[in-house]
Amino acid sequence: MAAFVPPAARIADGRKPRYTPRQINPKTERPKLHKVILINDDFTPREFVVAVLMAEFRVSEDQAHRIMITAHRRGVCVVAVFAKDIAETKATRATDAGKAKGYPLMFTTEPEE
Ligand code: TYC
Repeated sequence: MAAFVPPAARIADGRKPRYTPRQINPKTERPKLHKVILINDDFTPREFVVAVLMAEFRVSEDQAHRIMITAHRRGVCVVAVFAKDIAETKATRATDAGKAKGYPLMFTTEPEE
């Protein structure tokens, strides 16, 4: 494919045209979002899981309770998706909040398809 040559021309009001990486090279991939996943365990109190979800993921008490109950019943629940570094930071902070109280509460991350 021929190389992309940015036009020297300026548009009417004198601004330089701007292009996104995807316009210049349509093969440029969007960085994948990463899921934060809550894992069930038999020891962490339900109310503590709800409190951690509210504090770290800024969800309402209702939403936190739904996420906790889904993980409790099914083994895992996707909490939310973020850019990779944010997902990893939140998963680590939330897991550490449990560790600080002696609970095995665990959050992991995985890339979206
Ligand atoms: N299963 C725990 C209990 O019955 C509660 C719990 C729910 C713990 C979800 C972790 O990800 C979790 N106390």
